[in-house]
Amino acid sequence: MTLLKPKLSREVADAVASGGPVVALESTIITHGMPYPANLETALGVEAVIRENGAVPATIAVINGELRVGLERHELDELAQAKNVVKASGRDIAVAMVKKQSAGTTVSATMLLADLAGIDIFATGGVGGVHRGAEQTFDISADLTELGRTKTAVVCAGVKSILDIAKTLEYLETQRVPVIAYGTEDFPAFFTRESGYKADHRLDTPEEIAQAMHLHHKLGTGTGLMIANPIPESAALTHEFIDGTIADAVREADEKGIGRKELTPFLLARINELSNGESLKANIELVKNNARLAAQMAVAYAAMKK
Ligand code: PSU
Repeated sequence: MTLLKPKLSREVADAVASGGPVVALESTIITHGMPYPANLETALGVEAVIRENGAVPATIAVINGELRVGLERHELDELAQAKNVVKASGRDIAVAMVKKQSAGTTVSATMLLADLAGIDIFATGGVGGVHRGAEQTFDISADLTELGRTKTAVVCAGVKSILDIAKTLEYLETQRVPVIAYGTEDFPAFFTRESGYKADHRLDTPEEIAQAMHLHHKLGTGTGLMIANPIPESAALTHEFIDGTIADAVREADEKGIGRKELTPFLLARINELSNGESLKANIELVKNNARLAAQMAVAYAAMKK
């Protein structure tokens, strides 16, 4: 069966066709991850960082049922302010198309669409994972199973400490996804640089990571890669500051019975309130930092493929 081809912007289509460096970006972070106008400023800022580092940004979303890779400025504006936008993981895309809905794409949906568009590198903030208490709730993000079947390299700041990090790493091992930490031994925990758990591998340059990606695909593994890039020192929060806040938000969600796809947006918003905006500031900086690394990887990867 021929697979669907999303609609690429002219700039992205040209870059993909010529084998140039392209970095995919998700849109759930815009529609559900941050409040307006910080979400719009971040989306534009992240695209700018990618350009400054020599690559073409390709923000991915579903707009009125159409699969889109590379958005216009007015479309970013609209997505950032839209009220009833769907949060779509990979499994939700087909229905959003049938209903002609607009949707913010999560990591899993963005990986899927990036792959259909021929883009191998994708930058986000934090990947979804195994939620705390998953032994009762079974709440495990589809981001992890997508990483096990789609060959995109996802650059993230680790996974949020709203999750069970040890179980998330176990699950990635089961899914055959290499976890590569950039310039550190420790697996980062989104707002903080260390989680106390070691990543599988450490690589120290974007070129080495691009090479590892290239070889991983050449081996026919068929899986994605997780590139874990710690939040910059200057923007990092301390465990003392944020861990209690995270625990309070998780408890509140539990009491209110919030689960499934509402859980992560609820926790991010609540942690932002409880930390007086400090967590949002950190989130913005870590996404830009990931965009920088992803662009550098894309430049090295494009040179390698030629
Ligand atoms: N990174 C951020 N903010 C976010 C997300 C990532 O800095 O909001 C989103 C991604 O789209 C990711 C989703 O796929 O959170 C995880 O949601 P869930 O845990 O429901 O799978």
